[in-house]
Amino acid sequence: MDIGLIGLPQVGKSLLFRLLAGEGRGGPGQTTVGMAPIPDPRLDRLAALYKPRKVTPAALRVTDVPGAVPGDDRARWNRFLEAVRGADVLVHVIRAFADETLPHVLGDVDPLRDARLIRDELILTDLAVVESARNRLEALPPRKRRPDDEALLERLPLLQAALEQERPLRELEWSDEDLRRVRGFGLLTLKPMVLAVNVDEAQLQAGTFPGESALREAAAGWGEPVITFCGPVEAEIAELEPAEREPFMAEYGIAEPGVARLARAAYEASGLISFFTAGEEEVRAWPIRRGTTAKEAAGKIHSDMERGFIRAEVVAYDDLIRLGSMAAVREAGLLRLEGRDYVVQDGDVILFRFNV
Ligand SMILES: Nc1nc2c(ncn2[C@@H]2O[C@H](COP(=O)(O)OP(=O)(O)O)[C@@H](O)[C@H]2O)c(=O)[nH]1
Ligand SMILES: [Mg+2]
Repeated sequence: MDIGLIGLPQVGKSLLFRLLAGEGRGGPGQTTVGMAPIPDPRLDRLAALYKPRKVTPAALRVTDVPGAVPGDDRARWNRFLEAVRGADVLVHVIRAFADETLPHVLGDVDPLRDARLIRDELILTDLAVVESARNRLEALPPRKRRPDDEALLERLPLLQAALEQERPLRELEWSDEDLRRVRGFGLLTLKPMVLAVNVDEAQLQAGTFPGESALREAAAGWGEPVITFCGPVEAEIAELEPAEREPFMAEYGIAEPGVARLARAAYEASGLISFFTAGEEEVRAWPIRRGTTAKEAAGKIHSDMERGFIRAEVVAYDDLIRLGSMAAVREAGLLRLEGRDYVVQDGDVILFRFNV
């Protein structure tokens, strides 16, 4: 699963990338990839219970692409978008911070304008992809069309109409089959989007930034979450010893780093949920898509576990924390034995039984 960072140049994308994923692989002027751990308070509670040697959070891959300005250099902008075609969720980084020494690439700071600009760009990019796919299929002689082509020829005009009305494709109804047929197109407006607003220290202190209500109102209509973070302050938090973090954040009136909230928002927007494995050796969160079965979930850990799957011993996170131990869970009759087709729920703590 991948997060793609997008946005105008000089808004703090690369700084956010480093906050999420550390240094990553790549370099200045190159596309950089890294892994972003997804903080989860439930994992900390489980770790307190099991005191394992190792705690492993779920992680998503993040891609940071060197910036380009839409309209300014079309080819460069298209290459920029090309790099995030494979992403499962897009995070649009938007500048709210004031800094006279660093002019905004469009002259002034205007978060809603930037949000709209990128949104419109993604719609136009998809429109070009849909039109060219439609033209290609319509040019095929009917005897050369495969069944999927016929289905696409019915579907593509619908997509085109939505995009022409400036609606992202994720607003349409999608069956699994419909999604499968367009998977190769890398449609950008099909991806969930999170708006990440980079505020400055004064705005963080004030708890708001200029243009916030206009941006939030538009984003609510689009169904896109808005998360604020202050790049330089987040960088300071990351440098601190864990015990020093809370008092430092309290000075800014925040309970949790913005980057942690952002990572979780991207995770949730991408439709992922977590199940846990817990023992003395390791407590770990595993990312799965909603609807994953017990047998498939076992395969995330090891292919042998999937092949030799016998059953899953499952307890809900809330039950385990409330009762305080696996023994108490068993006594209360809340440890469930589930078969291969059980649909894993968010927060399930699972022990897989398998044959090798
Ligand atoms: N004042 C201020 N400068 C920032 C902030 N975030 C990033 N910058 C600066 O903006 C410039 C561009 O940041 P970068 O992360 O490379 O942006 P990118 O082009 O979107 O990847 C750098 O000089 C950063 O130090 C911020 O929150 N406040
Ligand atoms: Mg950059």
